[in-house]
Amino acid sequence: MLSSILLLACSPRQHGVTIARTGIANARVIVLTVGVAIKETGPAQTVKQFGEVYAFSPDVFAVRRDQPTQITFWNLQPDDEHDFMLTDPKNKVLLQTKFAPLSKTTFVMTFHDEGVFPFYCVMHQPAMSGQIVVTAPDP
Ligand SMILES: [Cu+2]
Repeated sequence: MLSSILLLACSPRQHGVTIARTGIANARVIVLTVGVAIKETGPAQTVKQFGEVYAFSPDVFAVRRDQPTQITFWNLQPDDEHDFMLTDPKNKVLLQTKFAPLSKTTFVMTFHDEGVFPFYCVMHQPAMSGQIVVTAPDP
């Protein structure tokens, strides 16, 4: 017990985010891209008023700090690319990538700091946005 407390006190805690394409994860999230109002399926009046509207689903989800989490993005659109820009709570860009039409893209992300990490599809702003909420580790 005492030795583990000493070890905890002596090992500096990691910060930032570790992002890998593969790896062992203890949690899993699938994020879909959704065409909310698009030219192919309408409603035409909505597209006329707002332009094409897309969304991430879910757009907000929680992960545990220091828990490797597999996050897979499914781009469901047959003819639209989306991108994904993840930032830290101070808006520093951590990752920017693109999702080809009809593709699945997987990352294993480990967040080492708690907080709210915004993400965006830069092509479809402002609606296609979300947040990853990093909470305390499992007690
Ligand atoms: Cu998009």
